[in-house]
Amino acid sequence: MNRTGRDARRAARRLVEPPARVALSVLLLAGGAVGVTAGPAAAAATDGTLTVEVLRDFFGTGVVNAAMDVPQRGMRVKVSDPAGHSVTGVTDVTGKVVTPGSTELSGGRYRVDVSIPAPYSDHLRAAPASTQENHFDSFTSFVDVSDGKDASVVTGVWNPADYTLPDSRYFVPVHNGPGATDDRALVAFGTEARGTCPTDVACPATLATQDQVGTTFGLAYDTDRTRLFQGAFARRYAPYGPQGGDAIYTVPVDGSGTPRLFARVPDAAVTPHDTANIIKDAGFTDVPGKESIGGLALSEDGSTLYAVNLRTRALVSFDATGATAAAPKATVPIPDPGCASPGDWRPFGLQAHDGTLYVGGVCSAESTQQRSDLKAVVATYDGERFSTVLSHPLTYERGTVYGSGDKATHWNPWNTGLDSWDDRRSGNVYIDPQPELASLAFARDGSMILGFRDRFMDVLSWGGLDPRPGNDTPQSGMSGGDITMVCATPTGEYQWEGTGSCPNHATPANNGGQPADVVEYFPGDFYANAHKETALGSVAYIPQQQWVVSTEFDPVVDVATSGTGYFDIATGEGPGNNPKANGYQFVSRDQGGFGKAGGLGDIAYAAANAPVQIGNVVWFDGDHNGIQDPGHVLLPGATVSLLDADGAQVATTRTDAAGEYYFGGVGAAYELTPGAKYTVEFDVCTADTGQVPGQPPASELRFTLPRAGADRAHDSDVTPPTTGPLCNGQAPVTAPDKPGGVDHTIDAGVYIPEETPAPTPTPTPTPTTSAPTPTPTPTDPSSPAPTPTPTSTPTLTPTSTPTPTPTQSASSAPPPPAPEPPAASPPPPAVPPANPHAPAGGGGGSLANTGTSGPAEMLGAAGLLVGAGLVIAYVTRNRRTRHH
Ligand SMILES: [Ca+2]
Ligand SMILES: [Ca+2]
Ligand SMILES: [Ca+2]
Ligand SMILES: [Ca+2]
Repeated sequence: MNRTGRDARRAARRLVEPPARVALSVLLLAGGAVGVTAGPAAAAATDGTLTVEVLRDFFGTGVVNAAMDVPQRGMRVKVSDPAGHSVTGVTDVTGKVVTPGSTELSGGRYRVDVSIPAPYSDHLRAAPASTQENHFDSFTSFVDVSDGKDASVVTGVWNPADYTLPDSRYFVPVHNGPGATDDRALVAFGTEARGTCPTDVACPATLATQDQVGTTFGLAYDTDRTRLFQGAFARRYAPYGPQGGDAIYTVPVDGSGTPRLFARVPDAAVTPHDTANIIKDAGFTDVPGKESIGGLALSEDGSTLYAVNLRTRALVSFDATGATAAAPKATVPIPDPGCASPGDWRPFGLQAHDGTLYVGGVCSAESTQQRSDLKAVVATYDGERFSTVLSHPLTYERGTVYGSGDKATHWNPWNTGLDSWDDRRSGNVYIDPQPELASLAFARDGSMILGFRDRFMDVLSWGGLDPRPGNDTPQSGMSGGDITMVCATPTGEYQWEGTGSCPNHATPANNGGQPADVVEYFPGDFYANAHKETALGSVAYIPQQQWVVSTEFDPVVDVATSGTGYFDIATGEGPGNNPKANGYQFVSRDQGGFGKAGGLGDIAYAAANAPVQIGNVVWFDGDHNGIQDPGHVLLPGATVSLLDADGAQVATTRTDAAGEYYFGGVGAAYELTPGAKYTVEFDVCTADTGQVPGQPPASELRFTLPRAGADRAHDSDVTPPTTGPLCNGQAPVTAPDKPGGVDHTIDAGVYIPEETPAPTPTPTPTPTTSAPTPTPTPTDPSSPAPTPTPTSTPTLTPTSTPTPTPTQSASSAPPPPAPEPPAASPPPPAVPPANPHAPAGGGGGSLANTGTSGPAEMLGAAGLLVGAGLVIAYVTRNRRTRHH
């Protein structure tokens, strides 16, 4: 992009216009001055196209990742010209605002300001920028579309909660089946682990044991304290841990301690296991899915832990910041979304995403035993109320769990009736998939990935005894969980896989041999020629990766095993398509004892607190008003150093061609400490003044008015030094205190003091008869640089700070010649382009804008000087005090 700028004041002084346009300009200027709004006029037809693109970033490196970043709609874009006109837009579903040669702006050199409006502002922030190739621009940037040049700005937004380190790990609870010997209750492993452990790849690390936490499901990772929350879970044959069925434990992930009780979810569990005969556990047959704790989720700010009480169907929240929580902060019922009976509502899964809590559940159809009453439901919770965002029937045909038959190819109503117990028998195994919406994950574009657990596998098991009295036959189940995509459209609606534009990826070539009419976004959930649905119901997605991770049975090659499968988020291919590449087995047949009945809980991964960043610009403030006006020159080559609180230099850099610098962000050599105090030192003595009018020596640069105006993104932050090298100044900074925070408002503006204004001819009033006399008239338009204004907010008092601006430079044509080397001071400044191609009324375009931008802003206009073939016009207007 082209950010080349010019000093607006000097440009204005030398503005060249054909005499034919003078009268029109004056007329319309006057009209603006008296509040007459001219209609849309001809464009500044020579402007090129400005494209502002906002991408949602997931990496924080400041560099665009074309494959992974996604367009962000709804972002506000404001493009301003030197005269104070502006046009605004909102990014569309492509993330763009495209401004063809604007009819509203003039001058060709504009400032672009991006901002994040509600509701996005509750979770999105400016992403880190950089000076590397293919970088994100900051929220304030400068473009030049004069003379038909096109320009683009690409800026990034992100939710720092999305951040993970490349060496992140997954965490999965492990269950210990009847008669099994697996002592592990929580394991951790790298995201690259594939194949069978330990023959192909290392086995996971053990973070908690059965003795410590017992049978668990829910997991939530705490980036601030590098610990996991892990919730007790009701599963027949598999006992609770030492703290019972209502316990939430904390587990340090770095081995720094042992699991301990964090909190209890009141009234979550009432039915005891038959610990004396756990291999039968008859009294627990109908408990799974109805007692203990379902999903856990931590709010993105780390302050609140949420848990689903499966027994009371309530959302229970805790202060998550302490070592323990004595009691819930709040307990709110999760309302029945309209199931056949309120008792059929079974909320379970939880996930925090983009500042919102999502609750997943099903209508179980338990009261009616009609499959048509089975539904998947997702609701959001905003802290006050729940809103259903998805409700979809679970009546469709699926791949078979095993063999044939209606039960094996569909979801079925919740049922543990002993009178119908043998209806579930298929050969020597039991199959009766009963859905729990146990987990949710979010794709980069906001699509939801739903993990469905087969509740019946928590009722049956692998080798446990028949629950009926007098029958101690060992029985084994086959799980029929699932992983389902619900696509978010660019405008925010949800579409179930295979509907609307949400793809069905299943083909006879990739679906493992299930019927061709079975619809699946993730057809890779099969095991060669036997099982067409192998997902166990827990999913997670690390947004920097290509793979959705899912708990699976028989994930690689060995049967009656458990582990994880990896599904390509774009194609849906998974462990079935290439088991060794897409699966990781870490529970062997001999080890866990749950065989094909699933022996795993939820999945969490280690997110991380993103680094913070500061920046960003050094500019030549030619009009010395302390504001980064459009059209200014940006200064490369300034040396910018970061000093810590002790004054030690911790980083140094030079401004790039756009005058920008950055410290921190992902991958930076020095990472700032969030919330710490620093000093940014701007040594502009090294700056390249080649684009500054007159090309003065950098040593003559002086810092402009600090902290002018109301917008920190547009001001200068350096208090001009009074001793030492006057081209070396400092700005105090407090680093952003929240993870992933950026502060791109640490800027330095410089100018060349003019000690002796050149004597100039008296302005000649315009001879144009129809032009009203504009007021106020600058007393000396040829020497418009005011002496430094006494007030710290000069832009609020336009009458005292006449700011000449080249409003009629709706210009194109030959590029300005390079500034002449100074023969003497002051040198001739750069000459902005004239506009011989401007259509009739071209000057009126900008002038019409003068009117449309609001008469109140037009406090005075225009002395006009005609002489020696030059026409010079000045407009003084009230700047906006705030930029939205
Ligand atoms: Ca499936
Ligand atoms: Ca399948
Ligand atoms: Ca300025
Ligand atoms: Ca600033």
